[in-house]
Amino acid sequence: METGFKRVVVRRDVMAEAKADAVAQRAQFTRDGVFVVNLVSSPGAGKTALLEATAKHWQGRFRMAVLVGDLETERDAERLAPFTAVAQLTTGGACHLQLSLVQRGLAALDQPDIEFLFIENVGNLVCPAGHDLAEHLRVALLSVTDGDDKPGKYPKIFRSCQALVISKTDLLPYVPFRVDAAIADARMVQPDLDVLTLSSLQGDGIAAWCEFLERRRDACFADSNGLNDPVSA
Ligand SMILES: Nc1nc2c(ncn2[C@@H]2O[C@H](COP(=O)(O)OP(=O)(O)OP(=O)(O)O)[C@@H](O)[C@H]2O)c(=O)[nH]1
Ligand SMILES: [Mg+2]
Repeated sequence: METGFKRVVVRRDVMAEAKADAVAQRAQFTRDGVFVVNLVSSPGAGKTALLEATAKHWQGRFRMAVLVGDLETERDAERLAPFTAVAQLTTGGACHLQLSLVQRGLAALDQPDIEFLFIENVGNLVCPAGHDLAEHLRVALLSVTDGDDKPGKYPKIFRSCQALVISKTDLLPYVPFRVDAAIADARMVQPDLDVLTLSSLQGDGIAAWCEFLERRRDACFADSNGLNDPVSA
């Protein structure tokens, strides 16, 4: 029976161009010595607070910059500006960042010789998972107020990360959050996750977090000649 509809079979990977752009941008970051970290989490898990604590801990020891994504407002950039170079990326409603926006933010930052570039993604445990922002390291924050069951419920985002930060540990006495259960749940979906626990408010675990970043940056540039893609390989 003629329905008036035609079936169209798409055999091309519609994301192929975006993936190729991300690989090329990552290679450029690597050649420039810029180690890029993409922070993802649910809204309010403590991404901006962690970046404030990171900048304060380093106290200018590394040249860092932040691109911070939100649907609306410049509030996070205003919080970070006293401590680091920062540019706000406002998505105007979109629930994740895209590489083209990151590239525009980078031009707006206009900072030479960045050693650590942090991208604070839009607070969302779903949409950022599928978007490669040319980062070397993707880190998921899970705050103890989010609940220890979230990795298994939102596996795609945790599977796409290389590290898990359990944040707001100062609140552990007040909430029913089992750290071991959260780590086990996350490692069910991503067995190779590095795990850190910290409190940006009180400072516990911040030094270990910064040392972890320094080691990952050193390893990235020791391993890489700028030709191999460390993330998609
Ligand atoms: N107790 C406690 N509160 C924290 C900690 N880190 C962040 N917070 C608080 O949690 C709230 C959210 O923190 P943000 O840093 O804005 O979280 P975010 O992930 O950047 O939020 P979005 O950008 O809106 O997704 C703020 O009220 C912070 O003060 C922490 O380590 N301990
Ligand atoms: Mg924030």
